[in-house]
Amino acid sequence: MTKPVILQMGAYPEWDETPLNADYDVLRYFESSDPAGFLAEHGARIRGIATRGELGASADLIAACPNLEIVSIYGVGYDAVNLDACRARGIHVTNTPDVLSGDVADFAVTMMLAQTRGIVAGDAWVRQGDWSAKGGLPLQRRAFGRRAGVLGLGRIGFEVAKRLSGFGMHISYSDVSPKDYAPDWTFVASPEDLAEQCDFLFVAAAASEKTRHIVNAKVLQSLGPDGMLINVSRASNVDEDALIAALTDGTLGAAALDVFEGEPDLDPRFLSAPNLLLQPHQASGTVETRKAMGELMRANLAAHFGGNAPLTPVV
Ligand code: 8YV
Repeated sequence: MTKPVILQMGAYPEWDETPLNADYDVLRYFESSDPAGFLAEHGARIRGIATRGELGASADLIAACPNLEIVSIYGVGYDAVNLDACRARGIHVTNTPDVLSGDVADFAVTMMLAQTRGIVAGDAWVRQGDWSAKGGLPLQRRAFGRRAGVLGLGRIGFEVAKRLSGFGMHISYSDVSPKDYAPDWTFVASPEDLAEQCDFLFVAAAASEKTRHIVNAKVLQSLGPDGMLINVSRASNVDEDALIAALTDGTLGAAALDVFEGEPDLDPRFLSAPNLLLQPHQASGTVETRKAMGELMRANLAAHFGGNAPLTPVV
C-alpha cells in the first residue's frame, strides 16, 4: 500500500523518527538547501505536515501544498501555524495538550526557585572560589508565602498555580474571564493590576495576535523592582525591548525566560542584562513528556489517515 507523504519540519528524537518513517513517506524539509525548489517539486504530493510548536506552518508553506489534509504539531502551541489558511481549506490542525502541562509547570516553578534563591549564582560562587575569598553568597529572597500572579489560567497555568499553592503563596490570575475551576484563587481582569498585586508573574497564556506584548512596559513597571517575570509561553507575549530596558534600569527586579523572539538566535542584549536567568526553551524537555508528545502527534496522523477524526484537534 502506498504510504501517505508527510512533510517533516524539524528533527524529532529517534523514537519518533523510526515509527514515522515506517508509516509514512517522510520528506525532511528542514534538511533541504533549497526549500522553495523542494516545495515546487514535492508540494502536490504532501498530504500531512509533522511540525513542532515553535516551527509551525506558514501560509506560504500551506499554499505550496495543495493536497494538504492535516498539520500535526508536536507541542501545545499553535501560534506558528496559520490557522486561517487551514480553516479556509478544511485542513485539520492538531496539537499535544495535557501531556506536557506537568513538566512545563514544574519548570516554571523551578526557574522561580532557582532565580529567587540564586542557585546559578551560588554554583558559580563556589566554583570561582568566592566562598573562601569573600564569604557566603549575598542574601537572596524567599519564595514561600509570597504573592504569585498567573497570566493565562489554561492547562499549564492551572498546573503552575496548583504547585504554587503548595508553597503557601497567595495566588491571583488573569484570563479572559474568571474560571470556575479556580475558586481559591483571585481573578484580576487586567494584566497591569495583576502585576501590581504580585511578586512573581508567570506568563502561561497561549500566544495569539491578541496577546502580543500583553506584558508591556507598564506591566513590568507594575511588577516593580522587587518583582520577577517568568515566561514559559511564547516570547511574543512579552515586549522584549521593554523587558531588557526594565531589567537594565532596575524598574524590574528579575526575570527567568525559556522562550525568545527568533530563538535560538536571541537578542544579544539578553546575554548582558542583569538578574536574568536564560533557558533554551526546554520546559517540556523530559524523556517522559517528549515521548508522550511524539505518540500523540503520531496518533493524530494515524487517526486521520485511518479515516477517523483526529484526537486533539485545534481546527
Ligand atoms: C515544545 C512548545 O518544546 O508545546 C509547545 O508549544 O513550545 C514546547 O513544549 C516544542 O513544541 C518542541 O519542539
